[in-house]
Amino acid sequence: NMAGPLVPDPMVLKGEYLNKAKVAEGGKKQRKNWTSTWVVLGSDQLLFYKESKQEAGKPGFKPEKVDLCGAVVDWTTEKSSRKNVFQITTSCGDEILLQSDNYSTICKWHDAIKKTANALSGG
Ligand code: I3P
Repeated sequence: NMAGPLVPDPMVLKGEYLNKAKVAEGGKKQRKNWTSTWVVLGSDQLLFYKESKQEAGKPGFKPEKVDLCGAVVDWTTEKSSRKNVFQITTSCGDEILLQSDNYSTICKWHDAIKKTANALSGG
């Protein structure tokens, strides 16, 4: 397979704006601050961009990357007063909440991220 090693990570879910709050970093609790972020799901990581146009790869714009190997993904009703919130807990102890007012939107992201994390984690 000539192209094999050169093919970039396939994009699993195309970009969409979701609300995001990081509530812990490396196991240490953080002050909650909800922001809108452009989210892209790759085959083994989640990318957060401030704006959709940054995804095109303009130099100088680096997305925040979340390694999904070993991550745990679950709905939560306890970490926020908002509806439609799920939490990603990474293997390094980061805790990220993602939310959308649109239920079908957040379900799509929850299901895809959870499936990816579980596949990477050997489950
Ligand atoms: C927080 C802010 C968040 C809220 C959080 C508050 O206050 O109102 O929106 O989270 O609740 O502490 P501040 O801006 O003063 O930090 P939700 O919107 O998710 O409920 P919390 O402390 O119960 O997490």
